[in-house]
Parts: sequence; structure tokens; C-alpha cells
Amino acid sequence: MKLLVISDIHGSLYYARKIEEIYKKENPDKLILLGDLYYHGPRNPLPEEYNPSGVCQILNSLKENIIAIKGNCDAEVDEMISEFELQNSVEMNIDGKRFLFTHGHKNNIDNLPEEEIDVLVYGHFHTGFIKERNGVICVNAGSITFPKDNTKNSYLIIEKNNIILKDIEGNIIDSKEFI
Ligand SMILES: [Mn+2]
Repeated sequence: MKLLVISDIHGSLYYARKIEEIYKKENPDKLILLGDLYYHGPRNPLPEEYNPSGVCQILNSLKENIIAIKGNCDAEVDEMISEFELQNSVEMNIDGKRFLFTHGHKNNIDNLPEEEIDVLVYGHFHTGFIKERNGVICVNAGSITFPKDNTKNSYLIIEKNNIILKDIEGNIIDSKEFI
């Protein structure tokens, strides 16, 4: 199974179209969205082509294959316009490893979850990385729209026991094998 993981779109139609391109190129089985889909949020500037309903149209067109997590900028009304469910977090067994997908404002590398997991995957901080803490692989997908601290606009691929952090051109930034 191939997973494409994207976080923190924050209402940018420009980057939602990039997601469509990446989706076609990578051809994943599932697209996991880690939250902060539509609203730009009071801590961010307006993104390129701010158009929450346009972003929603693109995401709804991919709804069959979307697994979506709710971010701290995602409101009740966002759940109404989305034709897919927004969940608080999702646990998944991938190749025998326990993955927890979450937005990151509650659980992150500095606040590991109480559940026993092998890999924690989140966004929220807009800084893509792959690290390890207390035996847990901690992966931040970064933000497709608003990268911070000199990181790149990024996304993740999880496939064949590998977690790969890529920039939007598909160049590998970092990767980690999990066995
Ligand atoms: Mn957030």
C-alpha cells in the first residue's frame, strides 16, 4: 500500500492544484490529510490564491481515497462542506508497525502520545522532518503551503517500509526505513 501524506493546505487553491499533480504523479492508494485544510489561520498570512471553497472542491473530487484528520484551524462548518470525515486522529497498522496520524497540536515529538506506537506522523508546525525520540519515529510532513524555518513545501510518501519526505517537485529531502 502506498500512502501520500499532506498537511496544512490552509486554503491555498494554488497548492491544492499542486496536490492534484502530486496525486497523479505518485498514484497512491490513499491520501492522508493531516488537517488545517481551508482556513488560513490567524498566525499565517493569506496564502497564494486563498480560496477555501476551491480547495474543498478539489479535495471532494478525491474523497474516495481520502483519510482526513482535523486540525486546530478546522471548524464545524468545514466538516459540513467536506464530503469526507474529519477525524481527531487515525491509528493504522502498516507492515506490522503501529502508526498514529494526528494534526500535531496535541501530540508531537515533545509530547508523545500515551498509546504504544512505533511511528507518529503529524503536521501543524510547518517544518518537515524525520527524527526519533524514545524509540518512536517522529515524522512531520511539513506544510504544502506555508513552510517555516527554511524548510520546503513538502509532503510524505509511505511505501514498502520507507517513509520519504519530498519537496513538491518530488525531490527527496529525507527518508527512513522502518522494519
Ligand atoms: Mn495547525
